[in-house]
Amino acid sequence: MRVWSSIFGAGIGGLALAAAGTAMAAGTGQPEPWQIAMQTPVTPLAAEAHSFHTLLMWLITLITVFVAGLIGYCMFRFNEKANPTPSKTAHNTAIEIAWTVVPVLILVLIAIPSFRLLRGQLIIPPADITIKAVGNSWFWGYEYQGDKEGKGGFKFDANLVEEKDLKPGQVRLLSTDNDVVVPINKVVRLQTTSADVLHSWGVPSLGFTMDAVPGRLNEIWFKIDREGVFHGQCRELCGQRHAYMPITVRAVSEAEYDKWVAEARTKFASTDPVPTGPARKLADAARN
Ligand SMILES: [Cu+2]
Repeated sequence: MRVWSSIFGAGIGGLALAAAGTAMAAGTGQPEPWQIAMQTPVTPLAAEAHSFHTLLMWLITLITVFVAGLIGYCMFRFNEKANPTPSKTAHNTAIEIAWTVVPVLILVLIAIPSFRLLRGQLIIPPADITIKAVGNSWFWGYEYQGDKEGKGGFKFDANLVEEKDLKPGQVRLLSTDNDVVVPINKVVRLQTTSADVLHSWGVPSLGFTMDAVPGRLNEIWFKIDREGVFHGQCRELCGQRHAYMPITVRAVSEAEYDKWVAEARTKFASTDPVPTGPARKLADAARN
């Protein structure tokens, strides 16, 4: 079933079947040579999106085979030679009801998992962490919002690691100098916006992309179920260096996350606004 769903996931036909023997494995967090299936989903919603995709591929395949079969049957059975005197039949109530009802049922069958998935994506559960991703031409900036436990309140930029600077384990065009670190099994609310033009934040293994629109705040959420590094890219053609603003999400254990946050709070800029005027004087007094 897994093999079949992967084959259908990538598309039908001889090419897929020929490639199937070579490599069925789909990359996790990054593409693999000869990969034909989508990258391994690492969140519950991404897994749901994948099974929805597989369902659609089965439906499309069955419908295509059925229609192609009908056309083939008509060509052989009713061509001029095989059927010199055509029937004058114009209506058949039973068939007309069937070809109305069956497509409706198919659409209902598609609508149920589709709306369930959409609902899952749109209704954001209470978040453990809120991260704002800001699209810039051409890099992503991230703000970890301060939470009650004081685990956030810093921001940093994530730039592409140039090919000549790649360290072992880093991926060409997909690795960033600063990763988006998140703990596993925690609800992360991701907000996206842009400082200039349209960008889009997307990581295949997380199963979504979210547009980053100047002047607007979009929201989505994810909960990663395993440790690992998951790469993505800007998904909106945003200009000259669109292909060079990758996304690297690193999912770690909670203890490791706490360690990283402690370091990040000293290493990165604070999200607290710099006070001015009398408030500045008060803040300075409080510090000294
Ligand atoms: Cu972009």
